[in-house]
Amino acid sequence: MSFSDAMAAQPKKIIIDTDPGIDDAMAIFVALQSPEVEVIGLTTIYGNVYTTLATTNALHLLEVAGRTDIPVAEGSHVSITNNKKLRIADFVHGKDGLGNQNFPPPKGKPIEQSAAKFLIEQAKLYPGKVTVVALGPLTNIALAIQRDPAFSKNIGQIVLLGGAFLVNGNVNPASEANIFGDPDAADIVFTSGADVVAVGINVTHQVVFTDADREKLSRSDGKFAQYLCKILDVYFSYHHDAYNIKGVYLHDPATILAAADPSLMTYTEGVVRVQTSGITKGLTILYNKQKRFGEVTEWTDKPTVKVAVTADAPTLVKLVMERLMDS
Ligand SMILES: [Ca+2]
Repeated sequence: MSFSDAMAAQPKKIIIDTDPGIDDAMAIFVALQSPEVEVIGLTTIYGNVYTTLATTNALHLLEVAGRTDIPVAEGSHVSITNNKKLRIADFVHGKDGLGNQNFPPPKGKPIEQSAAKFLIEQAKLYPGKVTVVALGPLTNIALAIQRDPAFSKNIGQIVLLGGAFLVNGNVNPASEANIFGDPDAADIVFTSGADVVAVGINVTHQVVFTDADREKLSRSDGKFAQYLCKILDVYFSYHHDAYNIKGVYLHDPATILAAADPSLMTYTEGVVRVQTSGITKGLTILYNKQKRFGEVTEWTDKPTVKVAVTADAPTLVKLVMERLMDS
């Protein structure tokens, strides 16, 4: 389906599960400017920051956008196995998760419902019609799957930013950050039988927002341009030091756009399992079906998922820029 067809059709209802996070902020703003999708809620999770701060930041971002009509449901404070020792990537996004800007606290409050409950209820309300775009560790999604046996059928699609398929991770050579954040939850999601699309860093590392793009954004009077240029400093320095590139990876915005228009990426299909312990904890292994194994393996008879293998990076960056520069 082309973008113009998508605009003519009913916008896709999406819930963004998020740990804002600088690229989360960009992704949320891109989603709010995308005619192909209607954001019906944000659910929060730890990852770039702890869950409480993720909720504060989600409410703040909706206030910046003038979209306080969108509900925020707070997610889990611990992993699916009740682990309280979480990996928090504040060294990537700043102590406050939003580039150390000391924004005033938001006026809004999260809704009473937990993230998992909100996900279950919305999926039940619009069966097959809601897409969850998961931009952090997968605890909330796994909780919804565990608590409601019908969830994986009711939910339309789960598009997740996670995994490093046949490339090194970004936490360590084995593991990508969102999967590493709760590998047990990730394994539950991948084997749930839901319609899952995984966008890994093997793809998002092709989608780079350069110094020149940022310069262009800074000269724009787009709705979100000035705000984002302020918070992007910390994210640019991290990428410069860690990867020696003059730009930043658009992990979360690329994933939002893939949910809005799947034709921006190509996919393979197979069973994905996640290593949940040891030195390769968080490793995502896709069974490519090239060998028929004689023995029963941990991949045998598990449902398949789609895994992104290529991305139309120039179009993705162009769309991010257009939407952030739009009024
Ligand atoms: Ca994120």
